[in-house]
Amino acid sequence: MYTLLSGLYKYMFQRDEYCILILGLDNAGKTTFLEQTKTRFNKNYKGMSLSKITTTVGLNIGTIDVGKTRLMFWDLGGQEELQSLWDKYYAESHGVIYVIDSTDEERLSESKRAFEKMITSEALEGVPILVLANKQDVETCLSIPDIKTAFSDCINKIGKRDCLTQACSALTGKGVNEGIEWMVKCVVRNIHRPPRKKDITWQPSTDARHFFHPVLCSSCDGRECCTMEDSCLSPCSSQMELLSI
Ligand SMILES: Nc1nc2c(ncn2[C@@H]2O[C@H](COP(=O)(O)OP(=O)(O)OP(=O)(O)O)[C@@H](O)[C@H]2O)c(=O)[nH]1
Ligand SMILES: [Mg+2]
Repeated sequence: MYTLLSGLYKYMFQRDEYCILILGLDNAGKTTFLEQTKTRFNKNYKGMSLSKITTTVGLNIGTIDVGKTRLMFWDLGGQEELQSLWDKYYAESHGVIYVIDSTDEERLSESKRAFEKMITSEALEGVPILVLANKQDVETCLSIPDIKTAFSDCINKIGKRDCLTQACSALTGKGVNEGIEWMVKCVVRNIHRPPRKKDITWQPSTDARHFFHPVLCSSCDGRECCTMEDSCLSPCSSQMELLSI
């Protein structure tokens, strides 16, 4: 009887939760993408005006449910001095969304270097990567073939993992649903990184912003602190010295 009831409870109130990192250079459109995603996938979510988004110092957190699957996004700041913090999150993540600004040809090689460094990290081995060629609403932007050519010497470093390049506009929402649905499929089938079991009777905030949270907080495992700001201020602020900006 206990087994039956606990099975029923799990079926009704538990989700498989996957952590997805959103990475890319500053100004690529990561936070805009996160807001657009939350608006599309969370009923009743009143997102902030996309034009009011400013550069991220630390990280933003967002959660969406796609069927029985929950994705928790960690949107990290992309400025050069913040990129050294990205790898603190690799071991905990199930997927990466790498955002490229398709209108910024000048910084494409800088973006490629950051991408290359990220994909060659052992802590991310086998993790699916969705590359978003963002800002495709701008007429003069680089096309997908242009971007693939610029990133071509990364191909043999990608290794055995799912990888997709998707045209996207975080501003208009083009390509957002397709990208998210692809990511859900990939993380679910990746048996090497099983999900966390998450009780959905506890509903995380969908729009938390954390400005000084450079590493996962050891006392709350980087989860509660990212969604319940008050309970986390002291553990997280103890990590502040690591963020040298
Ligand atoms: N035209 C256009 N502009 C976009 C798009 N996505 C983002 N932007 C703009 O690009 C700028 C930077 O967007 P953010 O979302 O703050 O970029 P970010 O990658 O989070 O930057 P950091 O937080 O500094 O790492 C903002 O002015 C956005 O409005 C897009 O799809 N199309
Ligand atoms: Mg941002």
